[in-house]
Amino acid sequence: MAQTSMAQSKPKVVVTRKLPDPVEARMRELFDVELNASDEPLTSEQLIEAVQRAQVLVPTVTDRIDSRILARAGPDLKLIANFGAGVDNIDVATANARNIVVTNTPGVLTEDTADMTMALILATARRVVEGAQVVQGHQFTGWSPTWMLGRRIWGKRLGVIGMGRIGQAVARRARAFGLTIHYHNRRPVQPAISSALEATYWESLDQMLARVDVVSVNCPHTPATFHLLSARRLRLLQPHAIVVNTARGEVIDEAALANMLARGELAGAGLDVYEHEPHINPKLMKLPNVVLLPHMGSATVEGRIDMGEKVLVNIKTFLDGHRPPDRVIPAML
Ligand code: 8YV
Repeated sequence: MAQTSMAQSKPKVVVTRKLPDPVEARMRELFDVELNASDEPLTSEQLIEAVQRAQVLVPTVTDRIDSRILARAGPDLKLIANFGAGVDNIDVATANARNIVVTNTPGVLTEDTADMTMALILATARRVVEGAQVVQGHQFTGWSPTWMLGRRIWGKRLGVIGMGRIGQAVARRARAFGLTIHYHNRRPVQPAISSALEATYWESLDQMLARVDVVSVNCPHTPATFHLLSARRLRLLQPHAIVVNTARGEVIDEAALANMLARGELAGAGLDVYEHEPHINPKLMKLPNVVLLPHMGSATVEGRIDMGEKVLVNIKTFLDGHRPPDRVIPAML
């Protein structure tokens, strides 16, 4: 009885997917929390029910919190604490207009995502997955001087699209691999950062694309970046170029990319994210010159626990009446 009344006095938090055990344990201690042990993504009907009863909703990239869902939110919903850095799954402007604060988890997945970007650059240029498949398929019959040749990355030019935290972390790694850094961003980064990276700023994305050997997409998906790599821009790339994306699929016209790769107009692509996730353009699936991963850029044990801790701090700070550290405001997007 005492326990029930204590639980009732705690804030109601609804979490849409299964989170790491230590994060869920802490949530149980702090909140009247509804967890999702099955990890089945919620249907939109279930999401509507969740926003009707929750004070705090903890969604992930697989939940689309659009204006239709927000219109059905109950009067108690005050915070959407996203488990993830990208917030393109949430209509932040509509949430704010309804007095619902939105937070995310920036910073803690930077290094892991940059590692995966580097892994995709190397795997695509050096045919790592193809090679592994040859061995596992028992087809390795011996070395040959002209077999399984990839492309050298040392000495090549990397064009980073979006020089935020993750773009900079990719650039730092790429320099150690002998790539020179070029980048396109809304504005140049601070001189101390660009000089440490010896990075060249290209105000014109078109001009940068025509000159680089490797492109890495590291910008968020917003209305301004939807299909930033359009069919027209992809055609500006040199035929030996490779494209890597660990950000959001929507930034690239996936069908145009698949067509160019199939026609040999681009050398390869390493993709961790897709325009219509989890659906992947069937043409891409058939190509030998692509490395396709299932959105696992931030998938480390440490990263997911850190993300959960960020969510906890954001909820706690907000419920204690302060501005949460990772509040997202539409002007930032
Ligand atoms: C997360 C991501 O796994 O944080 C992001 O923006 O893309 C991923 O690394 C996912 O968003 C969790 O919701």
